Amino acid sequence: MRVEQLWSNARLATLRADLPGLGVVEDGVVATVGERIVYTGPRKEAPAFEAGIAHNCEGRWITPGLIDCHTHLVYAGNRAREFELRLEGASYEEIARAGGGIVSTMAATRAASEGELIASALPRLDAMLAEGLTTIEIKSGYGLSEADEIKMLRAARGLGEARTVSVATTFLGAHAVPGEFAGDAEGYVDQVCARMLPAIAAAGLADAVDAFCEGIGFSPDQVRRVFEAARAHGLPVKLHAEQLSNLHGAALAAEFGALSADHLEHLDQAGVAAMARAGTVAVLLPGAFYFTREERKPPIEALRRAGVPIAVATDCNPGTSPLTSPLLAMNMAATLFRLTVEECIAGMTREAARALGRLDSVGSLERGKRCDLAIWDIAEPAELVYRMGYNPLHARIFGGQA
Ligand code: DI6
Ligand code: FE
Repeated sequence: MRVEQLWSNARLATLRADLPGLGVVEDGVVATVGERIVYTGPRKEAPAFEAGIAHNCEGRWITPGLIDCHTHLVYAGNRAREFELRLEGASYEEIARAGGGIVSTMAATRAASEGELIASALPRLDAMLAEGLTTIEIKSGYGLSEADEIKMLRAARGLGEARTVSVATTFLGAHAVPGEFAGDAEGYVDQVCARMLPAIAAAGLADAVDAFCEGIGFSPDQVRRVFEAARAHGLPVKLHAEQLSNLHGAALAAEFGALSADHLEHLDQAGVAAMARAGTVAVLLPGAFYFTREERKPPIEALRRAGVPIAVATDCNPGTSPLTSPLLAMNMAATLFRLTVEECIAGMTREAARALGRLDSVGSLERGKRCDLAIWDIAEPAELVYRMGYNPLHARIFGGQA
């Protein structure tokens, strides 16, 4: 069989759903034509290959390229000063009154050009790519006007052109109420539904629509309106739900067949059951849990029992999770939430692909999928989750190319 590239002498964590655990294949090979995998599995079952380029992996481990399914990677400025104020005892409200919080990031983001947003996000993206990331979701939500949300989403798409990475964009217009609409959240939601979302959908700038369902964000009724507008424009939805309180956002998301409900620290049993019925992925964000020193954990055991798929993401954002390490996110999911090694690795590969609606093209090593690989200098997969602040990546392959 003629193939373009062949990786051999490798141990594969295929993440194939029809194999147990991580779908491990000892002495495995991966063969590609173009950007697709044409064979992956045990060497001894493989056809004889005639390869254009052959790579000897010398016993290293190959996993699918990592997938971060929840980030706010594009923004301007940072909130390091706010972090210092919080260390000195300032409350979130005091910081907001002093012009900090989401509003300060909004002001900086509005003042930045599309090119400046790309330039400031690139070092963060590069940090993630250095750890084997091949797909990233990026939300808007710091522009909060039609022009500025469009600018953010164009910057997110631009990052996908500046680097070899797949970018999934999400319109998060309902993230916060901007100053122009102070005291008029309903009026802002009208704007999101009637103007911003249709313009963004028409420009093809969003792959999904998200909202922040919270006392300090948007009510379930307001989120429902946003979801109805998304549905009218054929866009799938996801939701920041049950992070700080239980407004039953996860059940609302499930009602709309959401791809995912994210955070979930305050999720109840009815929400778990609704997610299970709808096949909505639970996206856990241990970086935000850690950074805000949250104490209540998501109901992991209930999610497992109900068979809800579990993904893990960085939530990279300037306010509550300035985290650009997918590996550390996996470590935190294990130490803070007690996920197993298998759940952490599946959560940043196969289940993250599911949460983006991209399971048919990425997330596992399977014939026909894109050849997005991470090749690791490790002796066993647990090392990916166990270490803190150490990067064992040997090589990252995107669409069959180094
Ligand atoms: N939940 C969060 O934790 C972030 N956004 C959201 O909906 C906070 C974003 C920020 O503080 O800038
Ligand atoms: Fe978030």
